[in-house]
Amino acid sequence: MKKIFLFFMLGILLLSFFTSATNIEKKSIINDGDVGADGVTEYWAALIAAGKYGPGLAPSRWLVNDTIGVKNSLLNYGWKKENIKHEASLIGLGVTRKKILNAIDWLELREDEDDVVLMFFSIHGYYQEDKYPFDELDGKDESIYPSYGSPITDDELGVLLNKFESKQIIVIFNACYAGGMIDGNMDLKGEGRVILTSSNADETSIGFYHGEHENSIFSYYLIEGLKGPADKNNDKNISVEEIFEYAAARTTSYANKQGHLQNPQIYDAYPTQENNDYELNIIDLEKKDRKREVDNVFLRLFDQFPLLKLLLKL
Ligand SMILES: [Ca+2]
Ligand SMILES: [Ca+2]
Ligand SMILES: [Ca+2]
Ligand SMILES: [Ca+2]
Repeated sequence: MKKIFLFFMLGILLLSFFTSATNIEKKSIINDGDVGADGVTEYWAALIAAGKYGPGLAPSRWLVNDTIGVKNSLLNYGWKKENIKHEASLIGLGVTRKKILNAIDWLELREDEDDVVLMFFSIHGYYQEDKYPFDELDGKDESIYPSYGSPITDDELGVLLNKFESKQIIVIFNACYAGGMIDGNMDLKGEGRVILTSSNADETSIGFYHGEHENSIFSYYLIEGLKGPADKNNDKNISVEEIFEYAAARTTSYANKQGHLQNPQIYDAYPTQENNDYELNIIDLEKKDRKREVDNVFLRLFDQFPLLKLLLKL
């Protein structure tokens, strides 16, 4: 009986050893907590497109096209696939509140002080009466609307963002009334952050067709600019400030031609200093992934000529 008990105890000990070894391994993948700067600048992104809303409502395909476009731009210039969380769906419950919060958590668990973090939301936006903490001059908390679940307010996003260690945070909202994300005292403003919004707090953000595709206007110019033309100072880097300058002017101009008012906004605290003359780079044009470029040419060809794929037996 004693022997059985000893074996049992030994088993428990071995089990707890292996379990803790697994935990150590997991912790080495995820920073999990505040570890400070590790001397390596890694790039992390969460791209969120809530393309599907309630039954009976047509899916908003252009929102999903927006995140796919941004994702491709990042991958084309050396961002790692495994460092990008992409939540986009046109079916089922779509991109739920839980999925959005999980994606933000996913980023927060991995990033550290010297990393670059990008969040891009292409999503429906609206506002509601300013709830505690009362921080809004216009009396409204702006919110993003998941496909399913309650809206996520600017105050709530502000609290989540304050958990991040990184001082190089980019948040881009392609959403109606998005300027409201940066107009309250408890919203998303903070040191080391650059926040872009597709319209101001009183404006809707529209989409359009171009050729066979559909995108939100602001995202369309964002994606176009990220391919190179936004590099105004020709330093082979596209900064968030440059991409804003590129996309904002074109968005406003296109919207005006449609009789629509849409004025994208920027909050720029990178880094926090009086003259704010540093820029936060998002794309290094010299890191272009040539292999991916060739793959993309084939993908486009197969898209147009599906028979070609069959002939090549791919
Ligand atoms: Ca790091
Ligand atoms: Ca607020
Ligand atoms: Ca606000
Ligand atoms: Ca540049």
